[in-house]
Amino acid sequence: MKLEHIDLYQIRMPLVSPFGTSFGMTTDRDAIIVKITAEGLTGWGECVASWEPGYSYETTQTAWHILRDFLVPEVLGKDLQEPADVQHWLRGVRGHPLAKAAIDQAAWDLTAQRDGLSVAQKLAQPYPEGPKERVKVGISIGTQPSVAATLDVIAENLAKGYGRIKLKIKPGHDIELARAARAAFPDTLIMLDANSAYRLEDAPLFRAMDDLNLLMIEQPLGHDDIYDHSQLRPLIQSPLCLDESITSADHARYAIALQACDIINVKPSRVSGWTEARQIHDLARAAGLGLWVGGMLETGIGRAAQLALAALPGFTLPSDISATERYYHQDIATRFTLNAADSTITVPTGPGLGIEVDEGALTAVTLHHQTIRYSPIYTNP
Ligand code: OSB
Ligand code: MG
Repeated sequence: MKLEHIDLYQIRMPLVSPFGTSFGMTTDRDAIIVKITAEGLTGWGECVASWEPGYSYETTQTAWHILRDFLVPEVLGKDLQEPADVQHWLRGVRGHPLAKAAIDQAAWDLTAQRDGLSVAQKLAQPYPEGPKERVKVGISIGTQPSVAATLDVIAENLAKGYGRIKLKIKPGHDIELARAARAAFPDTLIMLDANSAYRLEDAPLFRAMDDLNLLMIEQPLGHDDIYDHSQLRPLIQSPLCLDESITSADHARYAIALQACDIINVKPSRVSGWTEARQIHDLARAAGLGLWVGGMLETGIGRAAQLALAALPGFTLPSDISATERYYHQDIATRFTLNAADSTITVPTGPGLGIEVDEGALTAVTLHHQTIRYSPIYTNP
């Protein structure tokens, strides 16, 4: 399929409630939506880089630059056969996984539509069991003004049917919060996410959480560290999960070799896309690690693609994919609801991502839009 033109939309969408982490507070979600037009079909992708370089070094502005000046010119005019072509075409651009993943996602959407498959079906082709129909999900609760306020938010979300609670922690807001949550909700699946806020010297703090029966502790140490996590892991009882440190299938391999984690949170955007995410799924599954799909407060476009990935057989732990109403009053694509009876979300089955993008709603949240057409002046010498 010849990739004819690509539209980039820089968007900003107000969140239903501010989302606090160890690196800051987000009130509006910035993103870049990528729309690829190819032989009568439309493929959608979402770049989840934030306004500020907190979770990742990439920002909306660096991603715009990398997409407009390098990635889009590299793929425009090319003949897309399979999504892995994108991984191959973009290999000369070092880093910038969040920007690359947006193109990769659109390529999965386009090729699945061409094949008459959902992205979930296309991703699951190598596995005899096929994609799951519903995936287990949980909710990620940002930092709150107090422990009491956090307990209220947990109770609210348990009442909605979420079967797994993730709490964001940071120095000074950790053990007391974890103890209070466990005391108030003795049987709930509770996990903590530190977003790289601690050092190996803080091992005693995590050891003090050994008796809290936590589902896991996510990314306690450096964002680019695998080694210190391998040192922390034997010192604590709680399963250790890596998020930020796993930026590629190679990094997953290093983490497995160093026995640095029990579980991997696979965010397709963090690892340059769905092809690489599936490779990590395969490596981690073969090594007996736990797996789930992470989130970046995606719009309905990104959420549909997260669900397709989470439908692979190795993703057995609850994923950070919540209902649309948890993030946005108004979304730019099909809304997703929680199946409260079993804390799942149903995977779309329509062709490609299986969603309708509301282009009027997209225009309403767009700050900046550019259409890039194939032109020889954009091609690399
Ligand atoms: O670390 O998992 C994270 C959101 C933004 C940046 C980093 C993270 C998160 C979340 C939210 O935890 C997960 C979701 O999309 O619901
Ligand atoms: Mg995380």
